[in-house]
Amino acid sequence: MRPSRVKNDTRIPKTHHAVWPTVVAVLFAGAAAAFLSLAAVRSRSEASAPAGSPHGSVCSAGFGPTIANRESPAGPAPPGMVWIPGGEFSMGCEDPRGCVAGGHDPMPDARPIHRVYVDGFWMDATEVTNEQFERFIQATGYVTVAQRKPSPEEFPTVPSEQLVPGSLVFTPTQGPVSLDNPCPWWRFQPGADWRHPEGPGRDIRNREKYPVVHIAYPDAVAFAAWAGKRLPTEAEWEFAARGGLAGRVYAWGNDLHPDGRFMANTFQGRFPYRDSGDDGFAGIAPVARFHPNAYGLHDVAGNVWEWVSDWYRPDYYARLAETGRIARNPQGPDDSWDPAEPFVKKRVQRGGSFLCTDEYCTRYMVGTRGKGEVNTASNHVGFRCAASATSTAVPNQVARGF
Ligand SMILES: [Ca+2]
Repeated sequence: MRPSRVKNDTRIPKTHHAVWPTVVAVLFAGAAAAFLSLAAVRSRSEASAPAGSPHGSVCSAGFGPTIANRESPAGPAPPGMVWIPGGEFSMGCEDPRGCVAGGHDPMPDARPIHRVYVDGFWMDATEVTNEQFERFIQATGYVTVAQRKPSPEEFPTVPSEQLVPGSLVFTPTQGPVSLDNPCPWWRFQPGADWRHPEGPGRDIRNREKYPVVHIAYPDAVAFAAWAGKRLPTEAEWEFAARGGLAGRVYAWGNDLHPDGRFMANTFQGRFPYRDSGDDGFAGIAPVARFHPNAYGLHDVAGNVWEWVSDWYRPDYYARLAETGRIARNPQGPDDSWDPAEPFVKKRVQRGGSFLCTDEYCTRYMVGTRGKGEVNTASNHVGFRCAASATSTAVPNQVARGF
């Protein structure tokens, strides 16, 4: 596993630095559980359940209507972006256990369901692609976190030969394994990065329209700044993903397979050893191969996880609800705290990935939440950008060839 450069994120308290060398040493010693848990926590969930049937009303019990703003945007849509009108909606996820395909994870961090208002904004219609990220790299020379060699100063207890660039790569197992431990299907791959998603030996040629992966949070922020955009807040992301619907389990409604159609790139078959690709894609898919939601957003469920700007805390929704007021343009908590890994600084990720399956992960359900250590990348984590209605996104994007 790779170390994380907490030093690069000035928002992380100094106390965090003392923790990582120990974590890294454990990882390099072959016990990958600590890092893998980052992926596992956000992916773990869910037992099998019949697909294609409507969910029971219990899954929407706590939701009020979505009241979208009626104002039109001031100008034309920036290239590749769609207008999200904003407005008031109910945010979160009821306990999905007992619902069709709801699995066994109660998803407590997505409650209570609470009312939120967000202003209108622009949002990328798709996840950022390899070719878009390439333009950023060519223009700036930016080096992603996964491409950087960890320094001995950062990790003094780790042998120098083990301080190598790389990232986490999903690797199918040979057969059935316990789903309680994600280590068998994740490996730290030296040399894996956005340009080499599986590691050295294969690049992204002919994959220009695939979402860029192996993106750590600072990488996403750097790209967004260059593009004249920003990352969406978690509230913006969920408002957008719901597409004007209220209390639905999925971004498109309550039926997992409406009219028998697959609506997202997730995992069929037997996890983690046989991805049957019934939805048309075994593994990652190019962007925009599935129907968009009502706002024109593709792949807000499945394909790759998407970073949003909020710090992760499981109690954030409760904090907002305790105020008794509608949360207006919430920006997330002021700090990160995950009781499962209290010293690891995490941002929220949303939308699930091509590894979500009713055997293991149903966090592609629109109200559910994911999380990731800010400097940890993998081959199922990417992002998309947002832009405020008054931002400079239009001229910046034109200048950058979008
Ligand atoms: Ca698939």
